[in-house]
Amino acid sequence: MVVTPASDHAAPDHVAPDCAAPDPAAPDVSVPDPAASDLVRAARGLPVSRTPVWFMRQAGRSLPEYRALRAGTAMLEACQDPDLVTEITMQPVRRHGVDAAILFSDIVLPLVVAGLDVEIKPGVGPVVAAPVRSVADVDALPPLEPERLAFLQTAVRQLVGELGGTPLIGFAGAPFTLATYLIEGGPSKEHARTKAFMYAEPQAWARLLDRLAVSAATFLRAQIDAGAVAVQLFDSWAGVLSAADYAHRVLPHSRAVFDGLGDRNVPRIHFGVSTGELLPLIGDAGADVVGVDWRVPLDEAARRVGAGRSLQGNLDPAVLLADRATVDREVRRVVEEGRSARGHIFNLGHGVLPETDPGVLTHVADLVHELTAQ
Ligand code: 1CP
Repeated sequence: MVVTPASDHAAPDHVAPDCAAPDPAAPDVSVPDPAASDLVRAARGLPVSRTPVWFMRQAGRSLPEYRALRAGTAMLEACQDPDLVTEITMQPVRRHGVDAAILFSDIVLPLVVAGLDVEIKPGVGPVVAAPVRSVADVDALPPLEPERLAFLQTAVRQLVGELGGTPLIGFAGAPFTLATYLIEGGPSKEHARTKAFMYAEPQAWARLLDRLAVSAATFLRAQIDAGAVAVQLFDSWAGVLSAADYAHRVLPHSRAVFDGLGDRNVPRIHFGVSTGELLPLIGDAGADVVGVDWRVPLDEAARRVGAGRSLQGNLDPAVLLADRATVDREVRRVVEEGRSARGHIFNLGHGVLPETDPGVLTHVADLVHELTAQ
């Protein structure tokens, strides 16, 4: 049973009599509204018909149909082809019956569209040809012109048409996580060069993160204006920072991304890995939903983020490689712990591992629905 308050389905001002021609201005009630979906409702802390579930990196290498479609096309080329983006985004929705689609793209795409030389090397990740290492490099970064995002808006519109009542989540990389790729030149574990730049050049650091915040907000606005009904800001690597550094040198810029959405009233999900010590701050940056990895149980995470925010997470992706009894036990635990939160969106604590059996993902989506059906 879908628990829907009357305000979400306000009656139209007038109702056409039975035999009259349909009023073109009247809302089409036959198409379910993704803005009234369980995902959006859980994000806002409203009652749901069952706990919504989706998986970070649900589109991608765990799916044979993805590998077939991507064969011969470079990652960042695929991200700029609206038909490929649409099809790849739809694949996990059709296969797993998840409660949300996430746009197939990558956090480095805004940099590429702005004109930077970035490549996604298979098996490695994003590699930046000319890393940002000096104050002059920061000042030379090209801005992201919104007009260059027409391809993205075409993809989002196509998707919204295909998804019906299933919500599309738009996303962007947060300023800090994008800065790590720009400064390191590629994936890194310690992010030592990034931190060294942050400490040595505080003003250039703030300018860099300001610019990245403007570009992330531009990227998100384009997706929302084309029909995305929720957004997720990925600050995947923020957990390498102390709470004090995060609060003073990073959080204001993540908040600027959310502020840059203006009056677009879509739920905001804010996620990072290893952010146990940062959870209250991650929420303070302006999120409706805080994404949690597997290190902190959701009942404890709920205490840390406070009453006014929902949670997303937090099954360890490695659990999906274990036997079925372990998977089921861990899913049940996450569902139970999630009941402490204002609202819970079931997800993994980080992305799907490429070696995951997609059948297990479908099973998890079914099990969460079964355990939480009202
Ligand atoms: O050839 C391939 O298949 C490349 C693998 C791949 C894919 C499928 C990359 C390279 N990016 C993506 C898509 C992607 N990236 C999505 C698609 C939507 C979905 O979730 O289904 C999303 C949301 C991202 C976001 C992203 N890219 C993040 C944040 C999420 C996270 O995992 O923490 C990060 C950090 C990246 C950088 C990136 N892009 C690709 C890789 C392998 C990485 C990580 C590299 C590293 O370890 O630093």
